[in-house]
Amino acid sequence: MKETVVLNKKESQKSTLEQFKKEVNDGLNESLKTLPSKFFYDKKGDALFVEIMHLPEYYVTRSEHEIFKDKSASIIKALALDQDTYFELIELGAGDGMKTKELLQELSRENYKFDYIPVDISQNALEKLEKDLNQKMPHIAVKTKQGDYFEVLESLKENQHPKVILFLGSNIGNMPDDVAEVFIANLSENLNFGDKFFLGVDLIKPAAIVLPAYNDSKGVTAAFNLNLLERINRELDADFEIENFKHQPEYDEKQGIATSFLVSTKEQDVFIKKINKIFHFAKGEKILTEISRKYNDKILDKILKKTAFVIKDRITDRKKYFANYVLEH
Ligand code: AVI
Repeated sequence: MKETVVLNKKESQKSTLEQFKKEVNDGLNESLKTLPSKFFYDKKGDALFVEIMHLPEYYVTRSEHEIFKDKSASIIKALALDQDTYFELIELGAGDGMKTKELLQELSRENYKFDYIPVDISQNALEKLEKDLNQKMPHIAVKTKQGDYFEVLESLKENQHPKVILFLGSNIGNMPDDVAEVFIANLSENLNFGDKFFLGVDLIKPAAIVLPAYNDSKGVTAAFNLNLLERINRELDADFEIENFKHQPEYDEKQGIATSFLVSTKEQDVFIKKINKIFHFAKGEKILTEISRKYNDKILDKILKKTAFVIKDRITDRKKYFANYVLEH
């Protein structure tokens, strides 16, 4: 039994490595070289992202936390929950659950009947969260689910309990609009009529506020981006010279899209041994590492058009930097 588990873990590590190799190779062969931002999050990247969330310039986490801290009663009201009907509160990519804890506290204070189901790809993150919640809020039923979001939702679809899905932190903003549309449409296929989707998004605002959030004075975000090249060195046996690349965020204020690039500061070749290929970089050539989309009602409405969701309500922080939307199915 134990052996099977070990074998499965090895197999899954192998497929993750194959996937990493494939996506790095595909991305670096595009005319605008691209590396998917989902690969930021290895052990070092996770730690850097925790640092980013506490930076003074990174208003995103703080603004959404303010909503959960000050307005959890309004959130419950906007979700139109029935105090006597059991429901499932399902969080996609729960992380440390910092914001959600505020909502959990209010729900239990008001005697709502629910299970909290955090879903994450990382078993480690789930175990930490469960331990923390069991200690701090032992009266809350926590049922962690490790795995792919849609597989988990499909497995939960069978039961007829009302569901509230949380997808916070403007994580949706790291998807181009067409991908976000498919993501939300897939989500709606795994839900039943009346279920709710509580979506956290960063709102469109001036470049003077957005740009520093992606270019902090301590250089943590630069290290977060550059770690992607370090990860390729570590895991794919490559010879990126990190000092020959610099982090460069840009923001298109009209469209509301922030983009992060790593720019090659000289003409150079990089060999990636596990792909067995040399990649050439011209001086000034950019690698696109991330898009961080910002929203307003109109943009979100357009994305929702082809899905089964409509906007029911919206709660913002005091400065109106961030919004949590209640979407109904
Ligand atoms: C996770 N995601 C919403 C963050 C963002 O703002 O796009 C990732 C991040 N990248 C740089 N700083 C934070």
